[in-house]
Amino acid sequence: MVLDIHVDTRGDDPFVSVLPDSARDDLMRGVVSFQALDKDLPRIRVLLLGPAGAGKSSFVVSARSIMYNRVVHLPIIGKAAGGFTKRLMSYEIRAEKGGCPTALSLCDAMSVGDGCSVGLCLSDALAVVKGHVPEGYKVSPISDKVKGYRAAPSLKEQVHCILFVLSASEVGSYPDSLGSALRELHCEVSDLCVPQLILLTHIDEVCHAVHEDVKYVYSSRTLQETIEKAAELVQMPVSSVMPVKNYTSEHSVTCNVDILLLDAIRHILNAVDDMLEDQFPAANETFKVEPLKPL
Ligand SMILES: Nc1nc2c(ncn2[C@@H]2O[C@H](COP(=O)(O)OP(=O)(O)OP(=O)(O)O)[C@@H](O)[C@H]2O)c(=O)[nH]1
Ligand SMILES: [Mg+2]
Repeated sequence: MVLDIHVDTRGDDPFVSVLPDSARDDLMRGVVSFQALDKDLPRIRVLLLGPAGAGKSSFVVSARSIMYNRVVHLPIIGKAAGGFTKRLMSYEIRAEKGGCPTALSLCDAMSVGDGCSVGLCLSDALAVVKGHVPEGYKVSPISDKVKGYRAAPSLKEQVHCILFVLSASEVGSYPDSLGSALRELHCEVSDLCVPQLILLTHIDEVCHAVHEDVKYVYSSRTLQETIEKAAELVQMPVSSVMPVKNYTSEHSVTCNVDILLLDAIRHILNAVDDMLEDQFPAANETFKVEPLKPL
């Protein structure tokens, strides 16, 4: 469903003024060579949280697709009442098929529910963030009786960044209960000093011009309003919203879709580094890095 055609162009080619085409290779190099400030942290675990159908699993597939330079197929995308993804699963993002892992590891999760009946509730989500929950874990609620429960997770097992994944086509109609659940999560996770960003997916469904070419992303008035709604829903700054279009209908990857996705990944990695800088204020070659306290 494509709803809007308002495009307020900035110059002849808005994408050139915001994200030049040549940015793809630079962004790619930046992501592949990224190393966290804390050299003891080779992998940055990013947890995808959001309602069913928002595009969490599709983002995993999209991230892999960029790196492999072709659309990747994984049997993790689908629609189901109460959420399609049933397990907590981490996915390494390699620089190329069979190549070295990048610093990014995406942790796909069950949908966030608006209570404890379906999907992840607040306490489950916090247990995942703190690293207590074993890989492949399936059902809720999570307790210390669960097989593989990690009582004292290391820094590597904790989550280092939260991505709230929201669909641009639904952000204006999510139930109030979901908004409350996300805002509560935002407050609790902030208290744990874990950086958070919002990934706004399905942007191709709210603006005709963006549907035609995502280069119009920052010049579409409708999209700008949708970005503001997403920020308001979680009560986070507008600058924390990263619009992307997942690879869902294409048979091959394209430069502009890659640029938006890579730009989002760059923001994620930078947000984690910014957090680590605060955790290790004297970070330099001679600074002795103390492990973070378990959350
Ligand atoms: N048009 C469009 N469709 C998308 C986008 N991202 C995901 N989809 C579609 O949305 C549907 C749900 O995507 P998933 O990635 O499975 O969503 P999810 O958030 O993992 O959902 P659950 O596992 O149920 O929590 C699929 O049909 C995808 O193809 C996007 O950016 N644009
Ligand atoms: Mg899923």
